[in-house]
Amino acid sequence: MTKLRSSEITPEHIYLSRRAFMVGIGALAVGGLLNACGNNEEGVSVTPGPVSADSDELGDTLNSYRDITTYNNYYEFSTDKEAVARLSQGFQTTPWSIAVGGLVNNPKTYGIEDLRRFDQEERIYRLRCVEAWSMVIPWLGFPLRKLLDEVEPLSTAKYMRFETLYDPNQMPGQRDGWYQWPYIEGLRLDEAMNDLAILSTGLYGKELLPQNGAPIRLVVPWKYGFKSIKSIVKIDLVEEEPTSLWMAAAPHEYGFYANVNPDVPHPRWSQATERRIGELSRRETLPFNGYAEQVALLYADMDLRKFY
Ligand SMILES: Nc1nc2c(c(=O)[nH]1)N[C@H]1C(S)=C(S)[C@@H](COP(=O)(O)O)O[C@H]1N2
Ligand SMILES: [Mo]
Repeated sequence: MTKLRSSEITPEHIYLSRRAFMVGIGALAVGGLLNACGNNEEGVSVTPGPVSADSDELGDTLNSYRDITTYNNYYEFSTDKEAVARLSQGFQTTPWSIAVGGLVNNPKTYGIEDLRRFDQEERIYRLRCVEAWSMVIPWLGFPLRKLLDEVEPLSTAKYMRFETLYDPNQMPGQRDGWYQWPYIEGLRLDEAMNDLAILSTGLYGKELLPQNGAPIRLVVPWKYGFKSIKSIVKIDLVEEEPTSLWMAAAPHEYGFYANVNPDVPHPRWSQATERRIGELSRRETLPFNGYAEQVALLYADMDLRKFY
């Protein structure tokens, strides 16, 4: 596997990703078969598929497939990160559809196979959880804006609202009355149109496993991980700022924007540093999780200390 240096983030990198993805597509068909019978008892797929590089654009090494598929936040299954893989193992991801509607010209219900028909790209992103741990993950997916282009938001649409499946029979955590299920998240429309925001259907060259949000989840790398909502069944374009599950649960702790910001502590802990899974010492947290160049302009007229 060739190692890309940060100085090589050029068209070659994109070319390499695409070529590797072609390899990935071939492997996905096989991976799909393996998923049916190749998982061990913990719900971990034994082998990752191919990736285009072993580090991100900053030179940070990818986390292992094992780390990414065994250390998960997914409260619908458990609040125990190491139990999620096992508890989500039988989760039914086919058939699956996503209804996209609200303030749009062309409301449409997509089958998951329709969404896999969008060109899938590899995106190596850092994921920074609000709990101050992080990973580097090679996602497969497509820019959210491609979906927006199809449904055509009306001029009155200002936000996107995302909803996770509600099925307490399959998701034991949803029987816990502490939270207001289903999980809800939202983005402002201009955030949703930023090229970094993707809908992901895979990682490490394979289809997503249930613990990572199969069959489709949002990935917004400059925001705390809780914004990256899993197993989406409904997307609406709306006029008012959506109230997320976390805003409803603890409004003084979790805001709508939730951009990664080392200068604004969580009320109960500092956000200045983070624990990269697999590393011994802590590292400094970067503003916007290292994506300031691509996204800081979206917030030029906002007080970033206020919009936690
Ligand atoms: N539906 C749903 N989406 C969710 C969560 C959840 O509990 N339920 N947890 C969030 C949090 S806090 C994080 S850090 C990421 C973790 O994603 P991963 O397990 O794929 O690393 O998923 C986010 N998406
Ligand atoms: Mo998180």
